[in-house]
Amino acid sequence: MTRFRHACNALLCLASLLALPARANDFAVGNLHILQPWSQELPPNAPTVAVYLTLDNQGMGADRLLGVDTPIAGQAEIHAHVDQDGMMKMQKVDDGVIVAPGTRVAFAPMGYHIMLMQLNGPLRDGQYFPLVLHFEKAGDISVDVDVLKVPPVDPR
Ligand SMILES: [Cu+2]
Repeated sequence: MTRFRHACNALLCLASLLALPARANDFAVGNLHILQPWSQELPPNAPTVAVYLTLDNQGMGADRLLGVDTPIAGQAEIHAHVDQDGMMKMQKVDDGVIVAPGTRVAFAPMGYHIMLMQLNGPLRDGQYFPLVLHFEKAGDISVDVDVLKVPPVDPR
């Protein structure tokens, strides 16, 4: 009976694995991890799109995201949402984003995001595109950004 129950548990495990996205979408260079980069599917003529992800520094020293690049857009900038006289506004981040050792920095709606401007074409659900992150210490890290119609259920 015990063995039978184990078999059932294994099947349940398999079923839950199949429900996850087809591709693992985490990236790492050394102790610096980039978790779940994604952007939202937009109407065909949308001029800009935001990319979200989580930076996870599992190392002993701080690092800093200095800038980003992607072949799918003419311009890519790090943005933050800031409260300006009670109004939330987007602002370009010029001095980079510091990731302290042992911490995570989430790029998420209404917070830090990567703004892609002058898009070369439409982004459709299920596609992904390359994005290069320039770090002060870790150097360049290339990740794949998933284009999703629905935001990830479990953003990290
Ligand atoms: Cu922005």
